[in-house]
Amino acid sequence: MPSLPPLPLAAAAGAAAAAALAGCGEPAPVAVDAAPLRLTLSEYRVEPQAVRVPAGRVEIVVRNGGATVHRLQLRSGDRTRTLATSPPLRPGQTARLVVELAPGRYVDACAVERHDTLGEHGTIVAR
Ligand SMILES: [Cu+2]
Repeated sequence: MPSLPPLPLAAAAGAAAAAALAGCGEPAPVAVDAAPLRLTLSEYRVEPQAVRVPAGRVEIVVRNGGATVHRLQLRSGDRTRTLATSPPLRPGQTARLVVELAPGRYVDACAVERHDTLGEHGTIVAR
């Protein structure tokens, strides 16, 4: 993010500052360097909603933290290609996906009907 001022050194403070700077547009991605990338699905959100990971082999552990069935689907940024789909997850269940991500932007959304349009989606930026 060359246009943003340098973030504070502390990771937590950096994430908070990035969120504050995001304003009303897309949230600034939270940098996730530790593997695996942990995502939580619920009604109707993906948390964290915007993440940035190192490109290459990415291990995703997705957990259903909600009260209904959810199913993570990872797609290309233009949503034309599906890279991986988890099994349907009942509340409390977890799945592990391993994907090879070239540098770029990806969309992670719930594959259960209508959940995506209700807001259950996020972005993953690989770089
Ligand atoms: Cu869902």
